[in-house]
Amino acid sequence: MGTNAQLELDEEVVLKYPKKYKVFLLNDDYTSMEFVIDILMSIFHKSYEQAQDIMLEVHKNDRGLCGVYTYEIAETKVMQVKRKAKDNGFPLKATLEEE
Ligand code: TYC
Repeated sequence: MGTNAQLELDEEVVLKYPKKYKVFLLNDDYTSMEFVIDILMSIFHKSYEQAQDIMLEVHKNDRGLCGVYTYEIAETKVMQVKRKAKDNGFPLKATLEEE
């Protein structure tokens, strides 16, 4: 057996799944319910019914889970929420949390 093949057999291969991050929407008194539903449909790809349920969950319990993603995607979603909310004059915010 050649040296390279032997080395490859001796190597321990350690594969790890990437960490996942939960993205939450936060409640506030100023963002309209319609706008939150639009955010959930456009950024988090929820159906109208799912978006309505999550929006009401946030409204009642101060935060609601929108999805679980790898870090880069979760971070991008948080930034997209912030940008779209700002562009529309709403203070809506999203946060992320390691799963
Ligand atoms: N509390 C807001 C209102 O009464 C609605 C709302 C829901 C705001 C969810 C933010 O993430 C949110 N207009």
